[in-house]
Amino acid sequence: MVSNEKKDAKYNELLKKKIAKLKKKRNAVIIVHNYQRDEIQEIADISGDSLALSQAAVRTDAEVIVFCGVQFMAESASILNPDKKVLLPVTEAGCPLADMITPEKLRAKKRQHPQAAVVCYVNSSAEVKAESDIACTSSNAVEVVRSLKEKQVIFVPDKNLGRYVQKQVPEKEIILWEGFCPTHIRVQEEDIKKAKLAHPKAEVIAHPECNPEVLALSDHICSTGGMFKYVKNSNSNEFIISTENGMLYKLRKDNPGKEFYLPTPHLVCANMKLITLGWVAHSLEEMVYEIKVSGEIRDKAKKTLERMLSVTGEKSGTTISGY
Ligand code: CIZ
Repeated sequence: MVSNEKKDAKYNELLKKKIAKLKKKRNAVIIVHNYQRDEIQEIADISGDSLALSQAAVRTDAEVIVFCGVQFMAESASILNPDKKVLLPVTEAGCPLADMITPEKLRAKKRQHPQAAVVCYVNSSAEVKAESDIACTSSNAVEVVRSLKEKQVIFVPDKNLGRYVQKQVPEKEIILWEGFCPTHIRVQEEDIKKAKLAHPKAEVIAHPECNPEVLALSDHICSTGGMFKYVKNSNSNEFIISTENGMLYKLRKDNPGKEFYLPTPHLVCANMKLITLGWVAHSLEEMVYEIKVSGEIRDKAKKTLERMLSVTGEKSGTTISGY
């Protein structure tokens, strides 16, 4: 009897071959976020965080970008690459954090604080970016806020990242939005304490979208791109990683002598995991589902993203894996 695991592995190999053929036929590039399933990360031409992926997309000659991530990421890719076809293999792959703010509610907040600058985390819709003054990622949020001349800053939509920035930039007055990432907030203080007891030599690295109690117990707080760099340069051999479990794929691959543990098995983003090899093959076969941001929203959102790039430079957190 052939086991289900063996059958799945065989099926995945067939799908990978099919994807490789279709990719050539469509002149496509497959770009993959750090939180995707392992088998999707295996077929990546480029992997990294959301912004670095959109920037890498600008540099590719491919006509079609298959974006294996969530909706706001594919939107950023379309904003920065208006002449390329951007496909998101599963349209339902959204971001609950990005959905916690609307442009109407942001406009109302701006009316309450007319002196404030608006900083939006990249985890936001194109419409919200269009209403904002400048964007930020988790790796450059502190630098972006520090660069502003305004003392008051409306920071949307992630309150944990906003609180973290406030601590680093006490001279600013940050007005927080009540948004959060439903995946990162699943890590509790108790999970970190237990993981530290189980692995006393491990360093704790947390994403700034985690709760403040978790951040207070962490040795290092950084974005996904920052985690790769930190682990590579650290003398430690063990790490407790407080972010989405997809990160473990590349951390393990790039650091074979080191051990990685999650503080809880619940660090899984259901939206990120919607994309499978089957859906990538379907996307390339049928050329679906196109994500296009155009007109005034695109122009304004592009300015918001470009202003961020003018502050931080085009620092890239990508891995190019052979295309
Ligand atoms: O910007 C990204 O890709 C996200 C969602 C997290 C990170 O820290 O890279």
